[in-house]
Amino acid sequence: MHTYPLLHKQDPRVAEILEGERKRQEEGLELIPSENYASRAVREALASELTNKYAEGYPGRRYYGGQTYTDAIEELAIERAKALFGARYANVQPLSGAPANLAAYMALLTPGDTVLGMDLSHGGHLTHGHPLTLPAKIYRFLSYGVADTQTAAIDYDALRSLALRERPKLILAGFSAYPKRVQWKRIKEIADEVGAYTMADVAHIAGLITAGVEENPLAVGFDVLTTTTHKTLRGPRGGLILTNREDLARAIDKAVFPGVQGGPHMQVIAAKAVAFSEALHPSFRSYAQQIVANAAAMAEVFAREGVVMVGGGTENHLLLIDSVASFGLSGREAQDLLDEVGITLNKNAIPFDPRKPMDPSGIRLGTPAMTTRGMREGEARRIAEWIVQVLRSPQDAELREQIREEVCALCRAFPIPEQFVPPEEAA
Ligand code: DSN
Repeated sequence: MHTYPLLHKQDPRVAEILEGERKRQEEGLELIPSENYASRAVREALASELTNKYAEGYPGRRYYGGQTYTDAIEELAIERAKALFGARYANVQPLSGAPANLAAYMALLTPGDTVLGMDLSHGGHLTHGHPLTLPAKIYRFLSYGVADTQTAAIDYDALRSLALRERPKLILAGFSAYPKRVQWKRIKEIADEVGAYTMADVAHIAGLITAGVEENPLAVGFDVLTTTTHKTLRGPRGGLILTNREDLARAIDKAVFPGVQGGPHMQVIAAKAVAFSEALHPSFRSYAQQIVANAAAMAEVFAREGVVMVGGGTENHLLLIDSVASFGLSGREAQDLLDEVGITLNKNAIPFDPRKPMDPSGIRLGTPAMTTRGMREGEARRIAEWIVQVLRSPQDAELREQIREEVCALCRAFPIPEQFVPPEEAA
């Protein structure tokens, strides 16, 4: 029986590639901290007829006819997003995180305005002012970072000095490789001192925030929150912008459409609505708590084994390991060796990294996906031990073969679930 029976008949080459990826996901351990598994209900919505429909504009204010169901689904997604994040306004149209951030900048700034964002190599994100990106060509981005790799905490005092000196229009707090809790309140206080807007890009920790495991920046007065919907939030690939301010909500709507996007992807908005309802279910809180517990269990093993972790461990869903210091292997070498045993993570720069981005000193790993499979601390410890074994013996192909089999066996014992919430309890 083929997974994609019709596709298999019509276009076997595509079906074969998709089947290969399905098998890779089923038989491998996914530790990339920004990846997760979407439920079958989310994927059904993604495959729905809404993919055929154009819907420029917003519910009740569209440019084309035939919007009965597009309006209904977008209104539902907005209501659920607002409930999930405790926000007064939500825009569910951003195609992903980068367009969400671009639209938020457009809503808050005029070209040439100064923005403070976290340095990419200190755990920020490309869209937070990397010189190769469009936002950096439009606005004046300046970077802040961590004070040192031991504590790996944001240097809040240096951020304050930078803000006092540069008087930014916006302070952006958001991270893709930051293993600590963020002191949102402290950042908000600094922004208030200089009259700057505050924006949090919480793509990585959105699910931890909605579950109450991490603090919600909107609750301490942040102006705008952006996120993707497919990381800890476990939905379809997509973006989302939230705010409590009516003036900003209007500016954000205009910036998303027609500012940076055309027709919204309505099938993705439907899938977001499904994912938001799954995340509103009480079981999502235990899921989020388990993500953090699993990451802490891995950190325990790494600490016991003398592995050098940026910040000495983790306070959230991800860990950043100095692979060169720990194993004498570059991040790329470590990633490739682990790929061979079916453990997927990614090479990553560490703060003050002397190496190049394509072969940095670090590896980044996290627990959202393995936790979705139902794995707990015991499995997390075992996986961390395999990682140490593989990276300590890079010449030992036989060991890798043996661990590859053990990884497969573990994956068979924890199949990727199709459903997170009993259908009768959803929404
Ligand atoms: N690519 C994502 C990550 O891996 O963190 C961020 O956009």
